[in-house]
Amino acid sequence: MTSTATDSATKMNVGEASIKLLEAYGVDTVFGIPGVHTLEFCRGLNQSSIRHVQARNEQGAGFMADGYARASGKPGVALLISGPGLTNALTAMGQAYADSIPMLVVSADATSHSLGKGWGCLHEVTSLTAMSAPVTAFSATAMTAQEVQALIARAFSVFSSERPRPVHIAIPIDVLEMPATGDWQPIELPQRPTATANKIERACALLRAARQPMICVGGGGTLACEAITEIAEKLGAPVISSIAGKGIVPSAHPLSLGGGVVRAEVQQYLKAADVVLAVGTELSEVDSFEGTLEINGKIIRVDIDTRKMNDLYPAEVAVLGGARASCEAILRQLGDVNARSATVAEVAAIRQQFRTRLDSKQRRHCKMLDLLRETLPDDSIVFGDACQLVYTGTFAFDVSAPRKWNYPGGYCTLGSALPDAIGARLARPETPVAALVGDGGFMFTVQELVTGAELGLALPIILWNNQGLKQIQDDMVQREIELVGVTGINPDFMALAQSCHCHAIRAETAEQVRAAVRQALAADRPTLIEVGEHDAWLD
Ligand SMILES: Cc1ncc(C[n+]2csc(CCOP(=O)(O)OP(=O)(O)O)c2C)c(N)n1
Repeated sequence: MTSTATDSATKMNVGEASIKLLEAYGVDTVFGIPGVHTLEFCRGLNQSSIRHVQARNEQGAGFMADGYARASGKPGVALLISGPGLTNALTAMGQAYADSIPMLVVSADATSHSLGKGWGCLHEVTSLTAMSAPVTAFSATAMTAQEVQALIARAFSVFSSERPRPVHIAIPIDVLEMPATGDWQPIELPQRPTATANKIERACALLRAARQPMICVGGGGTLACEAITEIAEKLGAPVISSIAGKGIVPSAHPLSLGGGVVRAEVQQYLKAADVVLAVGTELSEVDSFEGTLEINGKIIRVDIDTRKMNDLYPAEVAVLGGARASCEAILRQLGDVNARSATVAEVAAIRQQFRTRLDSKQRRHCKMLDLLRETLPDDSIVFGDACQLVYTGTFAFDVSAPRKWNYPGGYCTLGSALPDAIGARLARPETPVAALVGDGGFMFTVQELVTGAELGLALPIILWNNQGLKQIQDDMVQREIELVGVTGINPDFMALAQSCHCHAIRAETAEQVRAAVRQALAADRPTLIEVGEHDAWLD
């Protein structure tokens, strides 16, 4: 008789079998830092094909999982110790939660009989899951072998059928050592809900009757690129995207207003719409920097999250379903409509204003961004930290596909770009990746340079040095507050990067930047390319 997966799993303990099960769900990489609490997971890793990437802080591990997920569309996985392992990763989980990124965080927990007692056990937190609950779709502690299987099944069901968000599963150390009883097999995964025919027809009726329809897209529309573009073309509707939706309709398309919802011209234009088709977007304030957008038209919302249908922007028609299937159904059902002809000229005029209505700092940003655009291959994935160069890039950096411009402006933490880029490089080794960082934000996760060097990843990191926490300096100046806490000194970035086994270049002319980026894309490790905001070539 041949031995079955169940037979071999029962010879394992729960820690080992959990890893086998993750492997069976298609996990090929986990990010983390081992500790005494995760040793049984490590035993399992050694028996699996899963690669363990050692981050230099769990915050980095969380961001790497986030970047892996953004680049691959698959859940990124972090494997952490309890207590500080999880608390360090919470910021990255907050980012993934805000941007609807699938992430599985598996952590150890203290011995099950001690949970919540406050006995002062190693890495103790009274309730790990209470800490992670606000940044997860769900968080739960598995108390038996069977519960581990059930919770992992539930996590992958969330990823396949719901609004993707982090999931946290905590497994106490005594549970990790239990025999792996039960059937450790992946379950049949559910799919996203399908919109009803009635909703699709009502959405089409509104769109057919519209005089000036407009489309707003967010990250939830990522898989619906073709259908959204075709709907826009059929209607002659402009496409306004959130940061996360940038590239769903390529920036160069004559109907695309890119990530321009932050611009006053676009917000003004949106007011004129009589029907707005909002696909996979929260229409959130972080994209517009306006408390609430003024939308006067009737809103059709296409979303898989029922909670989005009647928030600040109540839906006239609420299409509950996956974006791709819903938009394809709308396209099929729409029939013949006359495309609004004035839109292309209106969009061209607004796009021109993006480039002419700039302050002197934004003009410097645009010189840098244009140079990067011409130097980076078209399919490159860019990760940006919260810094002024990246704010401008949100509307001024063109991309031809979704998830090519990743600036997590929602949670808006600092320090995500470098580790995110490392995760993306590992997920898509054939695709060029670059990180854009400010001199302040870079310091939050600078130690992950060592991780990138160890992995031998080609990765240009463009450090935009404006000597301090400039955005907050500007905010203080604007409010007539004397500068406080925003002018601290920087390290010698060249020496710092080199000591982390990376290449480092201070590029002082356009030609030097171009050459450095090209070199970095082919290098045997990350390259820090420092550019000064006040360098002469940017005048
Ligand atoms: C974790 C975290 N702490 C603080 C902030 C507040 N904050 C937003 S932008 C910013 C300045 C960042 O400085 P830098 O990276 O140098 O970019 P610059 O604004 O100078 O272009 C700060 C401190 C934040 N977003 N995230």
